[in-house]
Amino acid sequence: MPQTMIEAEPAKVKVDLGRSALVIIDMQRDFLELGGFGAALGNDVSRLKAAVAPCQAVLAAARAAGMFVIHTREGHLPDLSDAPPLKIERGDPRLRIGAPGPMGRILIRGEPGHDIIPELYPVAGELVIDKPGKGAFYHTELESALKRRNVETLFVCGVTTEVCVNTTVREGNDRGFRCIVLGDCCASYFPEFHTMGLAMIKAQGGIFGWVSTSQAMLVAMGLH
Ligand code: C5J
Repeated sequence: MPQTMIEAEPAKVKVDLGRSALVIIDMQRDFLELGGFGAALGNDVSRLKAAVAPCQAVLAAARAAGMFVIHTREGHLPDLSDAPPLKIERGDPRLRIGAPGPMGRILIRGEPGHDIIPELYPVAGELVIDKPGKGAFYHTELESALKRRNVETLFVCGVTTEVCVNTTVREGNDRGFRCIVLGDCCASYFPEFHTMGLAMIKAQGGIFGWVSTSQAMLVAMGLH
């Protein structure tokens, strides 16, 4: 895969597609479907649906090009030993992390709600990172997996823009990765947080990274 320029904000950016990875953050039933963690927190989960089709488009392109694809899932061990008590002890006890729900125990690994939505389901050869925190680098093997493959650029998609996407981009930026967030492939329960979450990444000359679109990525890959 060649070097190419991609339209982005605050400025176009040169990427080596052969040293890039597509990182899809937490497109899990627990965040996107009724009865999961997102809904338990009182959110309108339908707000996240807009990101699904653009994610499908870039995932198909990345697969066709042989790009390294990574999916992440936020969640905890069944005994909650990897969940800080302060993370659990919030909100209505009947709806907390680990409580039973219509998709199994909320935000617990191995439960139906913890899984990735069918539209974006991983295929063989794609890396699935189970993360206990908001950031995908925290207590995971992500950094070593990227370094082993000599990856320098991350195309970042997923939910939610201001929480796990932002945290992961900040962590990635501090570790020296060029993070390009595909804005239409991200979503938030709060439209204003989505807008500001992207604005914070690209402000000050791209203080945490770049913001682009699914379409621009496809163009950069020679697909449109
Ligand atoms: C949240 C996430 N919002 N994946 N997690 O708790 O953004």
